[in-house]
This record gives sequence, C-alpha cells and structure tokens, in this order.
Amino acid sequence: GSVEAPVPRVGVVVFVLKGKSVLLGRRRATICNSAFALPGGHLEFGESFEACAAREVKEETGLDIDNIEVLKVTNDLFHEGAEPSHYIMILLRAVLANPNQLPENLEPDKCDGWDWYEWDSLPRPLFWPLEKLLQDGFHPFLIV
Ligand code: 8DG
Ligand code: MG
Ligand code: MG
Repeated sequence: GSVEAPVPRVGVVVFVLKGKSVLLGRRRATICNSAFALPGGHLEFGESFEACAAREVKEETGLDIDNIEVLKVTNDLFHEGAEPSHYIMILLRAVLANPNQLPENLEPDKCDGWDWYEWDSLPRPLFWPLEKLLQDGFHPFLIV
C-alpha cells in the first residue's frame, strides 16, 4: 500500500447529562489508557455532528439521546501513541431520550464500563483533553 501523510481526524464526543451528572467510562486504548473519558468516536464521511454523536453513544452505551447540541470545538495533538495524532474535537451535549434507560458496556475491549458521575466530584484521572477543558473553566451544564 501507499504511505499516506498524516492528516487531522475529526473526533466527536458527548457530554450526556443526567441531573448533575455526566456519563463517563474508563478507556482501554493506546491513547490515554484507563483514564475516564466521554463516549464518542470518529466522524464518518457525510455525517452530521449530531448524527455521529447519537450513533457513537448508541454503539458504545446502548443509550438513546435527545436535545443534541454542539458546545465547543478544540484542536488537540496527541503524542502518546507510536505515531502522533491530531484531532479536531467536536464537543456536544445531550440528555437521555428515556431517563430510565441504563448504560451498557457494548465495547468492552475499549471501555471498562459506563457510569454517572457528579460534575462537582468527577473521578480521576480524566482523559487529558477533558482535564484541560475543566481547568479552562468549561462547564457543559451552564452553556445556554
Ligand atoms: P470509532 O472507531 O468508533 O469511530 O472510534 P472510537 O474507537 O470510538 O474512537 P475514540 O478513541 O473513542 O475517540 C476518538 C478520539 O477522540 C480519541 O482517540 C481522542 C479523541 N478524544 C478526545 N477526548 C475524548 C473523550 O473524552 N472521549 C473519547 N472517546 N475520545 C476523545 O480528545
Ligand atoms: Mg469511542
Ligand atoms: Mg466508537
């Protein structure tokens, strides 16, 4: 095969909000293994941000989401892996379509399990882009 020059990829992550809590899972991945992270993944060709958010949350947790909104865009460089990676991250928020639905760990090779964590007492370590957002004062509940 041909050797491609590296390019930025588009990542979509979702703050699924429930009361004062947000959905996080411990990652099993080369980048930032075992840190708490949001559900999300890669934007597919032709997909809207909202459709990607709903698809990734469904694939990873089984949850159906509603009121999906884009909150912020970040530009992140990762140097942890064998090769560096560059992500344009689209951050969204959403709520559960059915507040009684429970998260399932549908990709156990990528995640140790999902749970709700209160925003004021988040678990650590957080995936570093998320930690950086928090330190910058980002608050997914307060954006109008
Ligand atoms: P896919 O094959 O399902 O499309 O992708 P994935 O396996 O679900 O991708 P991912 O690693 O979950 O997300 C893609 C990238 O997004 C990840 O390698 C780095 C970036 N990213 C952040 N912050 C977060 C976060 O909080 N959660 C997740 N899942 N990814 C994040 O910069
Ligand atoms: Mg993912
Ligand atoms: Mg995924």
